[in-house]
Amino acid sequence: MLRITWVSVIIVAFVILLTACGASKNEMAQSALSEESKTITNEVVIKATNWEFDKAEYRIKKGEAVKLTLDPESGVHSIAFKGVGIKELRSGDSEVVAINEAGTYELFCNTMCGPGHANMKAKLIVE
Ligand SMILES: [Cu+2]
Repeated sequence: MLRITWVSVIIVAFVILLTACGASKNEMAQSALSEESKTITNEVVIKATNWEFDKAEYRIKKGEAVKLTLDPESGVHSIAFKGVGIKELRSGDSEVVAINEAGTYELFCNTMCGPGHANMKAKLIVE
């Protein structure tokens, strides 16, 4: 009789433990998701082909959280940014950035991609 009681206590404790873990995991996933959708307010997709970017200028607002993505439509390219602390984007990369200083920053292809490589330049304008 006593033995059965101990077994059920252990089972009940185990079930409570499992439920508690499951709940906290769900809450964490949800808060991470809503946190992300709250912070990113703009998305800029820079398309690269052989041998140009799809726009000469990409405009964003000062201080806004922007998701920058390099979408390689043809060839192998990467993007480096001059004068602003954005790390290099490689094919398919996304990076969330916020630039607090208005200005015009140059971006260029940073992978030797062929004869038109030197022409692959554009501007990131922060207003
Ligand atoms: Cu290139």
